[in-house]
Amino acid sequence: MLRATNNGDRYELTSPTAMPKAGGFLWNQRMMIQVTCRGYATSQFMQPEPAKYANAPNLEMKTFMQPEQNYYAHHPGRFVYVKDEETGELFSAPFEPVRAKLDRFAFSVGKSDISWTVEKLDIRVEMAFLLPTHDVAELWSIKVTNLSNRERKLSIYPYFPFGYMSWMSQEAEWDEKVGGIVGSGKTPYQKAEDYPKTKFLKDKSYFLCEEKPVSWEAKQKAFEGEGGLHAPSSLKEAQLSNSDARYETPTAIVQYRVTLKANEEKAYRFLFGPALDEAEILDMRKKYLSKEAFAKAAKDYQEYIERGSGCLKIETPDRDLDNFVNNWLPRQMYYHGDVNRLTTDPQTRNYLQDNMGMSFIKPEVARNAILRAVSQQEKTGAMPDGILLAEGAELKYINQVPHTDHCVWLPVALEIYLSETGDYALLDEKITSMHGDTYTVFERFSRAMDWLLSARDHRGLSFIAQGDWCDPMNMVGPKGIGVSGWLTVATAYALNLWAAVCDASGKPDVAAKYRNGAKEVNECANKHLWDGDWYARGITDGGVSFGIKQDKEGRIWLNPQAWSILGGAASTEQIAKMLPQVDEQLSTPYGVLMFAPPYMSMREDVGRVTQKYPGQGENGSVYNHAGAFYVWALYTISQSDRAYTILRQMIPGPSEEDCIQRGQLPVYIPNYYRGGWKLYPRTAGRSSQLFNTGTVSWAYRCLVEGLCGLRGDKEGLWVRPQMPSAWEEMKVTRSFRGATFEVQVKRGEGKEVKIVCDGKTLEEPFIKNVETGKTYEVEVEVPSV
Ligand code: CEZ
Repeated sequence: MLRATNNGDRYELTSPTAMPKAGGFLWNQRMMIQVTCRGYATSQFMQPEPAKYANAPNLEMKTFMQPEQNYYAHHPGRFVYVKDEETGELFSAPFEPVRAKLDRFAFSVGKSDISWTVEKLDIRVEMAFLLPTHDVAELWSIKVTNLSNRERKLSIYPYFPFGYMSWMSQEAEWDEKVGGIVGSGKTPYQKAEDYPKTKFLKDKSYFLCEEKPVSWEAKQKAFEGEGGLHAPSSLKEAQLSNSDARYETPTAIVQYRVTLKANEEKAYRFLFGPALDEAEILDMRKKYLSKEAFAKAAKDYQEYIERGSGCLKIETPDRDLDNFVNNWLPRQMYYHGDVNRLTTDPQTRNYLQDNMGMSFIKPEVARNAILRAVSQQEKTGAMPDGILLAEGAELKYINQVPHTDHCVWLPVALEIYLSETGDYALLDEKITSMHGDTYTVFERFSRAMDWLLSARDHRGLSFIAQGDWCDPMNMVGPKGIGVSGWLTVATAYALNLWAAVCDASGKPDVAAKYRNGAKEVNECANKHLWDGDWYARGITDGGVSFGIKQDKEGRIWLNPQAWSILGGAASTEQIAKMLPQVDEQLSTPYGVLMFAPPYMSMREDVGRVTQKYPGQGENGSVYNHAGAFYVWALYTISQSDRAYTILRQMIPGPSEEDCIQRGQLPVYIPNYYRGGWKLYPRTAGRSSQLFNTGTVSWAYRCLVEGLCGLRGDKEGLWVRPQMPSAWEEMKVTRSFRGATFEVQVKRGEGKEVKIVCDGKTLEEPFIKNVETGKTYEVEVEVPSV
C-alpha cells in the first residue's frame, strides 16, 4: 500500500481510503500548496499577506493553517471527471468527488512534483502538477490512455473549483482571449482607508486550457444541477451549457470529447492561479502554457529543490530513516528557511529556528536572518514577538500577545550558524535598528542576554507574561508575577551558549559575566523549581507551582527537563532521577509527550493550552518540537539509545500499521501526533498533517551533530558518532565548509574509540584546518556494546 522508490525520493500510496488525509506539499517563495491523495487542496499565495485563489464554497476564515483539517465534498481540490460516452459510466480522478471504486490508484509524492495514476473502466488517467520557481501558478498535466483493445469515445472534464470568492462581488466566465475560465472577485473590506491596500490585489482566478475545450461551465450551480458533485447533472448532457456566473458561486469545469484507439493516449495541459488582470493572465499563458515551458519549469523547479539538499547523506541499517534524512527532512527544513512559513511577521522564535536550519543548507540565509532579527531588537534589549519581513507588515494574531522567551533563540540559532561556518566576523557588524540605536551584533547579543537576566522575579525566576515557547500558556503570568520554569532553565542555556561564543571571540571577561549569570539562574531554578524527581513547569501569578507531583493533570512537562540538561541546572544525580520519569510518564509508541496527563478542562491559572482537546496540539500531544529539544539534550549527555528511539519515532513508519495509525506519509515531520495514548488509544498517534514546525532544524541537527557526531567549531570538525547500540555500522557523507567527509563507522574489538583520517590515526576526535574542495576518508571504530 505504501512504497518508496529505490533512493527514497518518492513515496507512493496505492489506496485512496487507507489514509484519506495523507498528502504532500509543494512551495515556492510566493506560494504553497498541500494536496491530499484524494485530490483536495489547500493553497495560498503572498501579496504580500497570504491570500487564496481557490476558496471554500462558503466564507473562510483567514488564519494560520489548521491541524487535522477536515475535508468535505465541496472542499477546494483539483479533479477530473471521465465519462464513457457509450455507456454513460462516470468516475473521477484522483478519487473525489465521485469516489468510484477504482481498479488502480497510485498517489505519488516527489520532492518537486506530485502525481496520480488512476485506472477505471479500462481508462488510465494520469494527473501531475508542479510549480514554477518564481511565479504563482499550478502547472497541471492530465493524460488519458485507453487501456482496452477497442476504440473508446470519452468525455474528459477537468474540474478546478474557484469557490466562494467574495461577498462583495464575484463572477466568472469563459474568456476567449485568454483561453480559459476567469473568475473575478473583490477582496472584502469595510474601512475606506483600506481601499488603497486592496486596489492591487490579485482578485482574479484563472483556469487556462492549452487546447480549447468543446464546452464549459463557469457557474457551480449549472455544473452540479440537482445531481450534486457525485453525479453532476450537466455531465449527463452531451455538452456543458457554457454558463457564466453573475454574483453566483463561480467554478471552472471544461469538457473535451475524444475518440481514443486501442492503447492511444491524449495529453492536456492547464494553468491554475491568481492574477491582477487580463494582461497578467495572458502573460502567464505565454510564459508557461506549452509542453516546452512545462519541461523547463519542471527542470528549474527541480534545481531549486535540489539546492536545499542539505549537508548529510547516510546509509544505516534503517532504510526508511535513510530515505527520510537523505531526501525529505532537508527539503522540509529548506521550505521553512526559504519562505518563513509564508508569513510577513513570523514569530521571532520561529523565524530564528527556521533560519538556523539554513546553516546546513545556505548559511548566508541564516546569517542574514540573524542580522535582520537583531535589527528589530527593542531599545531595552528585548526581542519583539515577531520579525517583520515586508514593507508595511504588522505584528498580527499571536504576535500581539506578549511572550518573554524570544531572546533565548538568538544564541541558539547563532551556535549552529557558527558551528557550521566559523564566521565570527558576523559579531563585529554594526547594526542600526529600526528604533534608531546602533550596536554591533556582539553588543546586541549581550544586551539580549542582559534583558533575560533582568526579566526575573525576586527569586531569580523568569517572568512568563502571557506565554513562553508554549504559545497558549497565556494565563500563568498576565499580572506580571507568574514565572516560567522552562524559561528559567532556558535562560541559563542561552547565557552559557553566549558565554562560549564570548570565549571563542577572545572576550573571557564577558564570558565570565554570563557564565556566572547562568550559574546563578540555575541555582535559583534548583532552589524553587526542583520537585524531587523533575523540574516544575512554572509558578502562577497566584504563587502556585505546577507541573509537579501533586498535579493530576499537567504533572510532568518535557521542556523544563530537556532544557535543564542543556542549560546545566540538572546535576548528574538529578538527570538520573529525571530520565526514568520521562520514560515512564511521557513515552509512547509515537514519540515523547510534551506533558502528561493532558488537561481535561480549563485551568484558569495556566490558560488556553488547557482548553485544547486532550492530546491535541500543546495539550499533551507528542509535540515534535519539544521532542526534538529533548533528543538534542539526550545527545549532549551521550544518551544515544534514548535519543535515537525518540528521533526515529518522529517519522511515520516503517511499519504500514504505524503509517496508517498516523495517517501520514513519511515525507515530513508534522507539528504533532496525538497524545492521550492511554486515554484515547483509537486516535493516539494521529498526525496533525501540519508541516509547519520548528522541529525540523533541531531534528536535522540531532542527526548531523548527534547521531553522526559531525559537529563543527571555530577550528574544524569533531567526529563523535553516537550509533544506537543495535547498529553494527553506518556510512555518512557530510559536507562541511566546502569539504566532503566520507565517514565509515563500525563496531570494533577495542574498548576505545579509534579514528583514522586519510590513513592517520587521530589523537583526539577532531579534524583541523579543513580544506575546501578536499574529500576526507574517515574510519571510526567504536567499542561493541
Ligand atoms: O504554533 C506554534 C508556534 O508557531 O506553537 C509552538 C510555538 O513554540 C511556535 O512558536 C508551541 O506553542 O496559538 C496556538 O494555540 C497554536 O497552537 C500555536 O501555538 C501553534 C500552531 O501549531 C501554529 O501552527
